[in-house]
Amino acid sequence: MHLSATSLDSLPSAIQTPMYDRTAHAPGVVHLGLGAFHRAHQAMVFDRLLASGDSRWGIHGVGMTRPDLVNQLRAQDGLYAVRVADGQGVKWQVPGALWRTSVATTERDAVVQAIAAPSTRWVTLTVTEKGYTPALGQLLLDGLRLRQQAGLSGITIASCDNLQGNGHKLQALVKAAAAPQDSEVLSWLDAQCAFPCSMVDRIVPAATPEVLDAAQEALGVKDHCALSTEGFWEWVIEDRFADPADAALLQSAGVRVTADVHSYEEAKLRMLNGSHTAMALMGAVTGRPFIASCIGVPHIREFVFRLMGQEVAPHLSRSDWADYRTALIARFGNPYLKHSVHQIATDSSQKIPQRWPPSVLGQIAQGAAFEHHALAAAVFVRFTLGVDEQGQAYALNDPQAGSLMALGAAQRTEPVACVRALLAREDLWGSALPQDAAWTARVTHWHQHILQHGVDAAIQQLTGA
Ligand code: CS2
Repeated sequence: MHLSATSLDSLPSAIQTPMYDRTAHAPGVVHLGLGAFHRAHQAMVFDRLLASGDSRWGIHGVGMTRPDLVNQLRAQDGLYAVRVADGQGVKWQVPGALWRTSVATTERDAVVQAIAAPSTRWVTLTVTEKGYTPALGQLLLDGLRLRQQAGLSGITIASCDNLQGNGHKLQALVKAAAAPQDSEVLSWLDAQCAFPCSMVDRIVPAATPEVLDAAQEALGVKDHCALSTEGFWEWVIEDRFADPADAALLQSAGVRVTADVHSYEEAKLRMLNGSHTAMALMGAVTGRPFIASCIGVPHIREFVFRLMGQEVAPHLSRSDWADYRTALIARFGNPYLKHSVHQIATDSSQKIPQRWPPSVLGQIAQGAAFEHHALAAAVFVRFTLGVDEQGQAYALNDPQAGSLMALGAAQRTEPVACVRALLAREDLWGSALPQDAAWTARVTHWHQHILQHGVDAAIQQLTGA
C-alpha cells in the first residue's frame, strides 16, 4: 500500500494531514517546477491557507524536467510526506495543496490552459537559474494571452528562484516573447498582472533512500515522493499583487510582505547560497559527501564564518547579518539534512554569478581583501578536473560542463593558463572581475597551493584554524 487519498485516513494520528476538500475546487495557483524545494516550501504555505478555509490556493503543479516524478505524484494523488527535523524536534506532515499535475514538455497545452483558467490567480515558479529561457517566456505569454483574449482578470506571476531581482527578470522574459502585434497583451500585462520579486529560503535536499525508508516507518505506507527539510522557512515577497488583498492573506500564513525584498535577496544569495557553493565545491574535491560533513570540519566552519563576516557582510544592506550568520551555521550543521555537495555543485556556472562576484567587487571597491572568495574560486577551478583528491571521478552536472572541463583539463601541467582561461569567463564572473589583475593573482596563488598541498591545507593556511 502506498500513500494516496484513500490511505490518508489510515495514517498514524500524530501526522498532520489535510482536513480540507481537495477535489471540490479548481486550483488557484499554477506552479512551474515541481522539485523538492517547492513541495516543502510554498506548497506548505498554500496548505496552511487551504487549511484556514480559503479554497483558492490549490496547486496545479507542472514538472519541467522530470516526468517520472510527476507520474509518482499522480499515483499518490499529489500527496507526499515531509519530515521537518532539526534540533527542535522531528515531525511528519502531509501537505495537501497539490491537486493537479502536468509535464511541461509533453503536456504544454494543458499548462497554457491552466494559466488561462478562470480560477487561476497566481503563477509561481521554481525552475532554477538555468530555466529562464525564451521558451519559458513564451509558455507564460501564451497562457496570459489567452486570459487577456477571454477578458479575464490579470494574475500575480511570482518568480521564486535564487536570482537577484527575479521578478524583474521574469517580467522582461515574458515581454521579450511578445511580437510587435502583441501590443494589446503587453498593455494588459502592465495594467493587470504583477511580477513581484521574492526571496525564498528553506533547505530541502533531494530525497535519499534513507528518507523514503524513514517515511515508510513513520506513515506505515510507502511514499515514493517523501522529503526531508528543516523547521526554518522564510518567504519574503514584494508587495505587488494583482489582487492587493493577497498581501494580508500571505502574511497570515507567515510570509513577509514588504516593499524591500532586495536586502533579503542579496543577504540570502551571498551569505547562504554563496557559502553553500563554496562548501559544495570543497566537499566535492575533498570527498566529503554532505554540507553537514563540511561545516563539521573546524577549518571549513571557520572559513565560512570569515567569508560571511569579512567579505560578504560589509556590502549588505541588511544590518542583522551577525545573527543571520549564526543561524545559517547552525542550519548547515542540521544532522537530518543529508544535503549532497554534488547536488549543490550542480549548475555552479549558473549559480556563481549571483553568489560571489558582488562581494568580491565590493571588497575591491573598498581596497579590502577577498582571500576567501579567491580560495573558493580556486577550488572551483580544481573542481573542473572531475576527480577528487582521493582519485574518485565525478561528473560535472552543469550546462557548461563541457566548456568548463575543457578549459580546466590541463591545470596540473598548465595551472596559470587554466586559471586565467576560467577566470576570463564573463558568464561566470561578470565583466569587471576578469580585468582585475589582483583577483587573478590571488586565485592563481590559492590554486597552486591546492594543487601542491590540497584543499584542506589551503583553507587551514588561510584561516589559521
Ligand atoms: C542551494 C539552494 O542547491 C543550491 O544551490 O544553495 O538550493 C539552497 O539550499 C536554498 O536556496 C535554501 O533556501
